[in-house]
Amino acid sequence: MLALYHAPRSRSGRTVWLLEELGAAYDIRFVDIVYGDGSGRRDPANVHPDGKVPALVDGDALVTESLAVALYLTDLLPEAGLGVLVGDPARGTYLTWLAWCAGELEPTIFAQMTGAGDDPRAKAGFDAVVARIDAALAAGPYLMGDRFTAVDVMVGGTLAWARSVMPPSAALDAYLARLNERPASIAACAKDAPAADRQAA
Ligand SMILES: N[C@@H](CCC(=O)N[C@@H](CS)C(=O)NCC(=O)O)C(=O)O
Repeated sequence: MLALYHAPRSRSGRTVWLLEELGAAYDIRFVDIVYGDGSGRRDPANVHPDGKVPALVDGDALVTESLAVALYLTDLLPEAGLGVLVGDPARGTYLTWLAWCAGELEPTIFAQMTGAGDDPRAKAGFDAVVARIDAALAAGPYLMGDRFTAVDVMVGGTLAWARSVMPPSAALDAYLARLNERPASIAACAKDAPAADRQAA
């Protein structure tokens, strides 16, 4: 059985959502992490070498880095149709979006959030990110066209979290609403925190 090391209100929420979309059999191992505001602590029970989340364990395999985990899972469970397999001409586009999420989107969003986005090069990078999303959504309805893929979970999940720093866009809002109403997304939200914490809230 797959085991996901996960912390509430963190990047690994996207992985919970992806596992739900995939219909995977998995356990969530809740761990504490050091959050951006300094709260929390590094958890000795976490198998991630840097004490971060997500970390996925599949038998003897340990996979970290959200986008690597997404690729690993969609390759592992191809029947769910959420990835693009080797040999499919769209594989390159799929890999490009996944790597773009980690290599371009996330750093650009963080720069916007921390004020570092005022630098002219950072601003050009942000404009390029916005243009890339606008162009994909103009074709839509998903980032890879008609097909909902793990790219929508990873990039869409990031955009939902970062909505406040993105420019006004009816297309983006409609896209995020579409993602939000997916049963797997709703199920993942319900699993984000341990049951005891949910009852106490
Ligand atoms: N590049 C990593 C980043 C992972 C990451 O920074 N996760 C945060 C949660 S959003 C974390 O675990 N932070 C704890 C820490 O920095 O010690 C990935 O995408 O998986």
